[in-house]
Amino acid sequence: MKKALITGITGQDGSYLAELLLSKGYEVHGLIRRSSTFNTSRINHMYVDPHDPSARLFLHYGDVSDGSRLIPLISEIDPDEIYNLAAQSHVRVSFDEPEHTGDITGLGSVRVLEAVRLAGVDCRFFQASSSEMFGASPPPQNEGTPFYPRSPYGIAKVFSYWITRNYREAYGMFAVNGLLFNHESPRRGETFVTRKITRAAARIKAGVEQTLYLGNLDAVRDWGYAPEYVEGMWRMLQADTPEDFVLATGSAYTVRDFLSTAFDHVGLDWQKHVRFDERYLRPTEVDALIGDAGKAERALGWRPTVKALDLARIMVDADTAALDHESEPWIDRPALPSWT
Ligand code: NDP
Ligand code: GDR
Repeated sequence: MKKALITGITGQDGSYLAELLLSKGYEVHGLIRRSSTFNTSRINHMYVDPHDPSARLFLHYGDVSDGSRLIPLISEIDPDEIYNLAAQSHVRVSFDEPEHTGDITGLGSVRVLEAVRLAGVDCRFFQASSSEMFGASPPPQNEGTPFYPRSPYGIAKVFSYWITRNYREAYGMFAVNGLLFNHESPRRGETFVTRKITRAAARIKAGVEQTLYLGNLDAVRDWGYAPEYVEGMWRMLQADTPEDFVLATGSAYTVRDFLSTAFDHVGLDWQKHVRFDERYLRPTEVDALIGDAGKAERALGWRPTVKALDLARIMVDADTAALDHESEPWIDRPALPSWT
């Protein structure tokens, strides 16, 4: 049985990746942060008590800021594959917390890589790199496009990209980067723009919220579907040689396109409900990200099928269904706090 370790298992991608690996027969280990409230809602449905002999998902407390924890943990698990998904992953927040973002999103990767090296474990390593690294480089972006990051987040990801390549070249590790363009799902964090929009569409339609505050509606993004992207991550680690790949759909829509599709889907006119709030602007914005994933299609046979506007409808339906399934207390739940 193959063993995998996922950092960031409680996040959107970590949860889909854990499902995928369990379905392929893996034993899956996940790093989780200790928190005063439970942060495992995306993975609870797969959790089996570890006393049950059928259990194949195991969770371990740890943090990618804590290298001294990672070395014995990786040594003890002895994984065949590590997926480094842990990050402070919000671009706007990275301007408020640049040092923390550098520590987790940047240095976190070298702590994991160095733990693998020091523990002497023979395993393959996947780094969740980002289209934000391309930043101001004009689209379409592919593996050869120069990096021009526009946020502390993007800059931290550039460090992680290069340190992953360096460990591959310096130590012969099978260490690869997935240059991932935006990918979304009903499990997307509620403060990323797609989920913020689809959740608001459902709540406004249900009459529990009236107004949605947004920033720049002109940004162009290449939005794909998260379950398809975790399949791409897995394929990168099954390849014969360690190489870096772009994962993207190649399609381009503005935030306004996504917004209007989501609101149309529930019969609402977005212009009656959306207001501008400058707090959601970034000091430096990334105007257009449109990926060319031709290399992944040719070498890995990876081809995404769900495009942005279908995704908008899938996510609105899921947020509507979630409201239907919630009992009384949801009515009193506040709208998103204003800092998100
Ligand atoms: P999420 O924000 O949903 O998940 C981030 C995960 O990282 C969570 O499990 C979080 O734990 C964990 N984490 C945060 N800080 C630490 C820490 N100090 N130590 C250990 N774990 C930590 O991100 P996504 O699932 O959307 O993205 C996964 C990865 O892919 C990230 O690295 C992201 O930057 C990258 N990426 C994502 C893209 C996307 O469009 N989704 C595109 C390109 C790259 P907790 O639940 O406790 O907060
Ligand atoms: P992004 O995603 O920055 O591309 O990073 P996000 O959904 O946060 O923003 C996309 C675009 O929407 C604009 N926008 C808003 N964004 C948010 N969050 N909230 C708003 O109210 C709002 N209004 C307009 C933004 O300015 C931006 O142009 C995501 C993350 O998952 C990263 O971790 C990942 O690396 C990249 O995608 C690829």
